[in-house]
Amino acid sequence: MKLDRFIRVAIAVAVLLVFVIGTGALLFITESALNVWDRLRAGPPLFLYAYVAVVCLLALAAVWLIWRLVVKKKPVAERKVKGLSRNEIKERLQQAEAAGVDTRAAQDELRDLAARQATGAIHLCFFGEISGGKSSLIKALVPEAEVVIDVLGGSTGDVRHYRWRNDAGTEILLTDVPGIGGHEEGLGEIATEEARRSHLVLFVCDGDLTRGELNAIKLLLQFDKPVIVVLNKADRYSADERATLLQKLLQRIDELGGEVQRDQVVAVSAGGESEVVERLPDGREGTKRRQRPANIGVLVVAINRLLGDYARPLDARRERAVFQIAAEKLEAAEGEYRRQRSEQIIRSATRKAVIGAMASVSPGTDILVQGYIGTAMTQELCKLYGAAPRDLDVEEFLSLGQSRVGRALPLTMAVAGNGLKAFPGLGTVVGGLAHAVAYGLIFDALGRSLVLTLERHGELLPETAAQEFEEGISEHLEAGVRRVVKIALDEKTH
Ligand SMILES: Nc1nc2c(ncn2[C@@H]2O[C@H](COP(=O)(O)OP(=O)(O)OP(=O)(O)O)[C@@H](O)[C@H]2O)c(=O)[nH]1
Ligand SMILES: [Mg+2]
Repeated sequence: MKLDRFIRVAIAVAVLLVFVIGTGALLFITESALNVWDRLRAGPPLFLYAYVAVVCLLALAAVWLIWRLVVKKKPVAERKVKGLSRNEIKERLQQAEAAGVDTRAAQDELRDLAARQATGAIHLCFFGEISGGKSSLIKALVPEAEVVIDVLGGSTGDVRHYRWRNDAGTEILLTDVPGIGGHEEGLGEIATEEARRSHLVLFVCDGDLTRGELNAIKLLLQFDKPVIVVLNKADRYSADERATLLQKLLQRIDELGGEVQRDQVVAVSAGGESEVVERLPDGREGTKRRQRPANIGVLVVAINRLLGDYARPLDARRERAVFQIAAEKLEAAEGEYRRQRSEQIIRSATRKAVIGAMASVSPGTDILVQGYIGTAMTQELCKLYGAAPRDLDVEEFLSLGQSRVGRALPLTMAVAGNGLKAFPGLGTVVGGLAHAVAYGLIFDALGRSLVLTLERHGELLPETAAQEFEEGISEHLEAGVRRVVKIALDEKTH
């Protein structure tokens, strides 16, 4: 208790001291500032302006320095993708399936994970830009493996696993994947996805990192992938160059916000084959393939250490990474489902609008705010995108849309009339039909702009959606005219 009181008194004395010193400093600074200001004003104006400019520049420099030091953060570390639990992903899959979404791709991902977990093997993926020596490294670890190695980049075109056992007897599958940055489309994505499915990624490079390599590592770190950076083809560098390169690699990864230890960045030589030209006994020249010596001891040590220390957490991390892939596949399937369903909803509303317009002798122009078609379509589309708008918002959106329709009506009629001209032989019925097509077009355009807003914002923002409608109407009219004319003609002939 005594100590407590002592601390309080000490703090009070400190506060008093700070106050006295602060006030003194303030008085001193004010006095000198006023002094300087008076002298500056007495002197030539040019000197005054120059002085003020220098002070402003210094202040700006100080603000910039403080911002760099304090505010600017490391880019990735804090943006790691949030992991999903098994229950969360299962629940989402069930809900999506019940709603009619095609969940097969996501389910396959989980099934594949279960099969991999059942074998108990550790997956190590050799990943990196083409021709870094990924396949050669696998060949160096498993000499009997039939691995395609070539001087030409892009030699590995699919995903293959090779069995390897380390000194501790752990069953390990080495995964060879296509290199990233090649010309063939889609291979980089296949490789990245496979890397995300593995326990550990061996990022193979053969020099300082390119922009593409940096981006790839950044992505892996965001997905919380453990990475060993392998500087291959070390035989091409002197000891000094190697040390400098390793230091640079460590620094680059540190700048990305990655937690890669010093012993997880290693320099090795996979060996590989080289072609040598030799003179044959008959004097002609011939080429021969020669195996370069491999030196991958440090890599084996790095792998063993990581597996020894982290085998269990590695499995939990791999599981989370695969759940994330499944979630992405599910999201893609949900997106596809929404696109198809929204198309159906819009078509059905458009058909109803066309039929309504054909049935009435002279339909009014306030088509959106009156009648239920607009309300029903808006509510259904919102529900599809998980938005639950208030009735007031739906009304506001329709009435804002209505005020925009007025301006676009002549254009809509013209587009409708033009669209009908493409179907010869309609004769005198064209007048009435054009009206019906124009009505249908308005619903078609309204639905599509609403879908765009919902995709972007996830909720019904009446003003934003109406704005989207106004800006996109001419484009939507042109795109939808054939579709709507077809609906109108179908109805006419029924
Ligand atoms: N000098 C040297 N060359 C190597 C080394 N390792 C591999 N190479 C050569 O690098 C070239 C590419 O090797 P690969 O193993 O096919 O490279 P990759 O990364 O699998 O290439 P992709 O499958 O096309 O992405 C081959 O010509 C190898 O002989 C090494 O340690 N030193
Ligand atoms: Mg390869």
